[in-house]
Amino acid sequence: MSKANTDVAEYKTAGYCLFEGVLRSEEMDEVRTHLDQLVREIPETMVVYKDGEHKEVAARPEYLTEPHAKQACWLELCRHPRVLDSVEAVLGPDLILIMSHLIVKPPGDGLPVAWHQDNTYWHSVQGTEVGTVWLAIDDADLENGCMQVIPCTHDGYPEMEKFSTGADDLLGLTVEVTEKMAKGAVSLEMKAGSLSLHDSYVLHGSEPNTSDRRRAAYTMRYANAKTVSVNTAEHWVPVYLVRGEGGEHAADYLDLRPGQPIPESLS
Ligand SMILES: O=C(O)CCC(=O)C(=O)O
Repeated sequence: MSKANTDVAEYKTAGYCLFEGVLRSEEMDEVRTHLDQLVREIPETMVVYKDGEHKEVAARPEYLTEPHAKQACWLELCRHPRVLDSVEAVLGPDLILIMSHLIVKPPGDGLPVAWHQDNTYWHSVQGTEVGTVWLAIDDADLENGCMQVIPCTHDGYPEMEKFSTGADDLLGLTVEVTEKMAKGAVSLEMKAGSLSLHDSYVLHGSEPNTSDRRRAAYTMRYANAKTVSVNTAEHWVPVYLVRGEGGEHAADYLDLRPGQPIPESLS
């Protein structure tokens, strides 16, 4: 398997880039403390988007969706200056935060994530300059189910058709990936505090966690505020302006740029 791309100048071609050592170990200790608390409080069931529909399932820590819209600590993490510096290097200076998801794979039985593109799940988001930060909360490697990408598959922004995996995995849906394409996959192995950024059209997924270690990651999804529009009437969480200018849709976004207070409604 080839080495992961760490050159931001290659992002447009490869469709992803790895940024090492973005958050310090004491910052990650704090993140893990918040996460452990959240995992302890997981309810018995959850409504999740799986197999192409919303359904109630037995709760799992892979499905901690949109924590930034519920708890201040996750929203603060989404506007952490060093996280945003990485995002700016790829998407430019005007940034909106559109979604987030904590994906925690427990030791031994963490769910796989079948090959997919993100964009086909987000009908309220129009545009191509959209990317996901995947922040390693625990060290991530192939054994505990780190993320894998198939470089360059975003080229031309294809909208691939989804079909059922018929298996127990995070999404229940996948796309046609040939053996040759899968052979080109790159594993994004990284230490806690490192992060990757991937394009919303690039193919990616992950294997189950077969190790005796947890694999937790925080995915934070951003877009270029000037070239991407979000239909906030249809979008399921508020859209936050986190850096720069909001462009023609600025009035629809909540201002969370440096110095702006976190909404009081968040715990
Ligand atoms: O965490 C994973 O294994 C997959 C993440 C993913 O699919 C995403 O960030 O869009």
